[in-house]
This record gives sequence, structure tokens and C-alpha cells, in this order.
Amino acid sequence: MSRIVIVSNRTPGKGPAAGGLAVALRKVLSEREGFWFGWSGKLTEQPARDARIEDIDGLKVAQIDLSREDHHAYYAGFSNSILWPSFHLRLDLATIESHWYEGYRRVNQQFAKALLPLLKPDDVVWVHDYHLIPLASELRQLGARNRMGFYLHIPFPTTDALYAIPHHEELMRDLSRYDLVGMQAKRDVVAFTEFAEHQAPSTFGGHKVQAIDFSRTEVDAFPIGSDPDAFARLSVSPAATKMVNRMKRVLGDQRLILGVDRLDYSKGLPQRVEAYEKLLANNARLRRSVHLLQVAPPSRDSIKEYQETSDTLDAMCGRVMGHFAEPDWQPLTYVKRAYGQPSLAGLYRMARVALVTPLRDGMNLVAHEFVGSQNPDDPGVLVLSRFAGAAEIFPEGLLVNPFDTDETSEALRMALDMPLDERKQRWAALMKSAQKHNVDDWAVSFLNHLTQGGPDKPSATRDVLYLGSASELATPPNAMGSPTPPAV
Ligand code: ADQ
Repeated sequence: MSRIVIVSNRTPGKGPAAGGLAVALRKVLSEREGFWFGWSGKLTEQPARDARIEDIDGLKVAQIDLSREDHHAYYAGFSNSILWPSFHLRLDLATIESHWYEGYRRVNQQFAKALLPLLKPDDVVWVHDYHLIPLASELRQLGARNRMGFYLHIPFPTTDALYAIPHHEELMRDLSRYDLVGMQAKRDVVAFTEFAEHQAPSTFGGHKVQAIDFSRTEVDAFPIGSDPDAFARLSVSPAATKMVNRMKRVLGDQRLILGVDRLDYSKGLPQRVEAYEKLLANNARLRRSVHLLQVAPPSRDSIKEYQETSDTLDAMCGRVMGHFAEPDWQPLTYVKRAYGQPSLAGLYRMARVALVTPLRDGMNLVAHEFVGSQNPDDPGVLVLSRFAGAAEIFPEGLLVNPFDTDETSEALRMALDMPLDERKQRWAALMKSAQKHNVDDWAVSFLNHLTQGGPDKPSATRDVLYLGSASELATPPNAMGSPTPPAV
């Protein structure tokens, strides 16, 4: 059986994996031979060309360091100030510095040069996320003919937003060098297909560029999930119960409305607080009987737009507190730190309502984790954004337009007033869907598709010839970097 090589921006660290995705991918590597490749998290002035190979908690990991300058251009720059906002349709929040693309490309080249010597000819390479779109291209330019798959963890943009991204044509050509491209939701495949079928090649500089050929790249939706049964167990574990008891002491019989997110402008946090504010303003009877807990640890806080979102949220929470708090009642708690999965599972279980209202999101695993953690005899209600990929598989949630805070506020009221029978009915359907889309099956399904073609199926290498630059043709198509890769 061929080895699996997982590539992501960061390699997993020591200790228990933080999320379901990392657990599922570790499981893949515990069941099949292979290794994980990525950035070590270290910045050095002159990074070594070769990867360091380590055994981390029984997992084979190959990692490289990056220079500070390249990392900034690649990560905070091109990936998170251009690709992230554009793919989330927030062109207003994109900052375009043209030199970042070179750093992004350089890091992908560095990944390829360090990975190639470790690859055996029949290894299957699974690349994760928008930081590494060019990796297959770079590996193929160096002669790799392996089967390669790419999974996008964020939404695919509309064609207009894609055209706003500098070098979008090269990036799309890079995607065509993968054998399989996996998206979060059907919506993303539709957006991709629209681009693929109606490309308007740039004629900038008078050189009309040929359309990109996706005929050898399979593109499909692979909706990612969590492990709902593990969350069901975790939610009644001692650590979860400790959190539940702590919260019960504070809340008494107030009903908990819960938000759990990374602090990111895509998650719609200010709109969510505004919807809650409207709920309290329009339903005086609910004051003192509900409490909003928003858990949102800062992320990417070196980027200005993230700091601004954080400031906006601080101000909005302060406004709601100022308006509605009483000496003996607080309408909300806003916690800017991350919690481990057991504590989260406890919070999910005790929440009457989960507010999962991103303005746009790939899937959103918090929705899955909340569903998994419910008490079947007294389940909470999921208020879910239509613009999360999760909306495609969770129609039994109360689906809202998160930009319309009146609608979200009304959905909140309905959720709080929902009779037990209806809550049970909706939750049973949600749980069935969460189980059907569990993360282990997701990984197996993606890898089955990727490996299905087998060694005889030609991989997406034709663009080596199609692009036709002298440097690319200098490497014979079947030349591997090293005939005897070091043992990984
Ligand atoms: P994220 O944007 O990080 O993921 P999400 O899917 O909601 O968003 O969460 C990922 C993980 O982070 C979950 O396991 C969750 O428990 C954890 N997490 C979130 N907030 C937390 C908090 N406050 N404290 C502790 N843990 C927290 C990206 C995409 C998503 C896509 C996933 C997976 O943005 O759309 O579904 O990757 O592909």
C-alpha cells in the first residue's frame, strides 16, 4: 500500500492534538505508513535546505524552518492578508502588497525542495489549505509524478473575488496540477466550476494567456466534520462536568447562549452581539433569564484588521453591558482565551442555544461539536449562518442571514422558546448528519478518491509540458529528486 504524506503549513506539536482534524490525520498516519511535512514553527536567518526528521509522540514528522522575512510575506502577507479575506469575500479587508507573492512562492518552493528528496515514487501526497496552493506545481517542476491531492479548508471565492487576487491565474493553474481538489461544500464546487468554465484569461500586456486546463483534476465537495460520538462522551467526562458545575453556580437557572470562535472578522461576532442586543431590547421578559457567553481567543493579531475586529467587539460588548447590566445581573461574558476540548464540550452541553453565525465559513466545526455534545433528553438549538458550509448538511438548525441582525435576533427568540419535542426532533436529525459526516470517514473518503486511480492512472503532470518554460523542461518528467529517499 502506498505511503501517505500529509503536508500542512504547521506540523503538529507534542502533546494531545488540539482539534478533531489533527486527531483524524494522525489516525490516518497511524494506520498507514507515511509522514507529516511542514513548517516547524521556528524562524532562522538561514534555514537549512533539508528537512529535520523527528518522531513526535509516535508520529513521523519532517519539518523545515523559515526565514522571518519569507514567513511574514507568505503567512501574514499573501496567505492571510490577501487570500483569506478574498476567499471570504472581504475584499474591503484585503491588503495588497505585491512583493508578498514572491515570498509566498519562495516558501512553497522551499517546501518542495525539502520534501522532494523524501518522496518515494508511489507516495500519495495530501496538501492542506490555501498557504500551499502552489506546492504541487513546485513539486512537479522538480520532477515529482506522485498522485497529489489538495484540500481547501476555507470557502472557494466567487469569480469576481478571485479576479481581484494578484496572480490568480497562476494560482488556478497551480490547482490544476493536483489530481484531486477537495472543497468544503457543494457551493464551493459550483463557484470553482463557474471559474473553470468561464475563465476570462488576462490580456494584460497584450499577451493573451491560454485558458487553464482542469480536465485531469477531479474537483469535488468533501464536507469535513468532527467526531460527534467522541464529543458525546467528552461532554459527560469529569473535566466537562467540572466546567458545567462551575457555570451552573454562576448562571443559576439562566439559559446559556453560547458562541465559540477564533476571533476573526469572518465569524460575524459584532453582528452576533448586535442580534443579542436586539433580543434584549425587544423582549424585556428575557432579561435576567438568559446569558450570552462568547469565547473568542485572538488569532493572527499582528494583522491590523484582526486588531480592529477585536476593538469593535470590545466596544459592542461594553455597550450591551452598559445598557442592560444590573448590579446583580450581567447580560454577557466575553472570554478572550481558548479552552481545551473537554471544557468546550461541557459548555456546548449546557448551552440552550449555540450561535454559529459566521458571515462566510468553510464548514465550521464548532457547529458539529455542539451537536455532538448535546444531551439527547434536553438538547439545545443550533442557530446557524446560511453562509457556513455546515448549512448544507444541517438544514434542521435555525438558518439565518448573519448580516440581518433582526432575523438572527428573532431566531434566537424562537430557539429560546422552542418546545422540548421540537428541540429533540431537530437535534436527532442534526446528530444523524454529524455522524454521517464524521471526520474519520472524511479522511478515508478523500484518500480513497485520491488513490483510486492507482499507480497506473497518470497524475496531473501535463502542465509541466503545457507551461513549457525552459526551467521546467530541464527536469525530465519522471526524474525523482533522489532515487533512494532517506528513511522517513
Ligand atoms: P476555523 O476557522 O478555525 O477552521 P472552526 O471550524 O469553527 O473554525 O474551528 C476549528 C476548531 O477550532 C474546532 O475544533 C474548534 O473547537 C476550535 N475552536 C474554535 N474556537 C475556539 C475557541 N474559542 N476555543 C477553543 N477552541 C476553539 C477552518 C475553517 C472552517 C473549517 C475548518 C476545518 O475556517 O470553515 O470548517 O478550518 O476545515
